Amino acid sequence: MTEIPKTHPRYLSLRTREMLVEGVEAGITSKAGLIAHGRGEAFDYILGEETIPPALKAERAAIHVLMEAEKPVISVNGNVAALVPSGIVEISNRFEAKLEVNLFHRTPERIGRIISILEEQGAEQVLGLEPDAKIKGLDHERGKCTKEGIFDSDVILVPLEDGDRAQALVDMGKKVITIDLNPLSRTSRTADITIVDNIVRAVPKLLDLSPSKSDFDNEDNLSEVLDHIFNRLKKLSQQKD
Ligand code: PTJ
Repeated sequence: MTEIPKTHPRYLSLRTREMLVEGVEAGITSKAGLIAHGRGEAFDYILGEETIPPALKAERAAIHVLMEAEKPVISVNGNVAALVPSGIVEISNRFEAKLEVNLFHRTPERIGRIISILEEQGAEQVLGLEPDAKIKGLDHERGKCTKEGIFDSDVILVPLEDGDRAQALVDMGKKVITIDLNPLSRTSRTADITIVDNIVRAVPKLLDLSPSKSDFDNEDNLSEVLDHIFNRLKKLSQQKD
C-alpha cells in the first residue's frame, strides 16, 4: 500500500482509495468497484465530506427499522468488504442480522475471499457461496441468493447497490435500506431508507446513534439532501477571497 503521510490534507480520502486498490489486488473488490467509488467521492466532495443532517435522520430511522426487523440481512459486496469489514460484522452482531455476500460481478472465488475476510473479523456464518434461491426479476447470475438469507429476509441493508437489484428487492416486499452517496441514483430513489453518507462514516454512526421512531419519508429526506447541497453550493459560489 502506498504510504500516505497523516499530515496530507486529504489523508482520509486517499487512505480510503488505497483500501479499495488493495481490495482489487487481493481479489475482493471488482475493478468496477473503483469506478463506483470515484463517483461516490465526487458526491462526497459536494456534501463537504461530512454526515449531513438528513443523513443523520436516515441513519436513526435505519437503526429503528433494523431493531424491529424479524429477519434482517446485510448484503455485502466487494467495496463494503474492502472498506468496512469489521464494522459490518459489528452491525450484524448488534442487530442479529445475517450476512450474505451478493455480488454484481459474481465469481465463486471472490465470494469465498469476501467470506474469509468477514470471518477473520469474527463473523460466525456468512451466506452466499451456495445460493439456493433467486431474487425475482433479475437475470440468472445477479439474482442468485440464499433462501435462508436474502430470499426470506424482511429487512435488507444493501450498501452501494445497483438500482435493478434494489428495485427487485422492493418488489419482493422487503424493506430496503441503502447507503449511497448519490442522492440521484436509482437505488437511492427506490429504497425505503437511503442514507446519503459515505459508508466509512455511516457504519460507525449505525453503531453509535440512538434510534428514531418518527415517521420517515424517503422522498422528503432526499429532497432535504438536495436542498442541503443546493444551499452549500450557493454559499460557496458567493464566497469571495
Ligand atoms: O462487488 P460487486 O461485484 O457487487 O460490485 C459492486 C459495485 C459497487 C461495483 C456495483 O454494485 C456497482 O456498479 O454499483 P454502482 O451502480 O456503481 O453504484 C454504487 C453507488 O455507490 C453509486 O451511486 C456511488 O455513488 C455509491 N458509492 C460509491 N462509493 C461509496 C458510495 N456510497 C457510499 N459510500 C461510498 N464509499
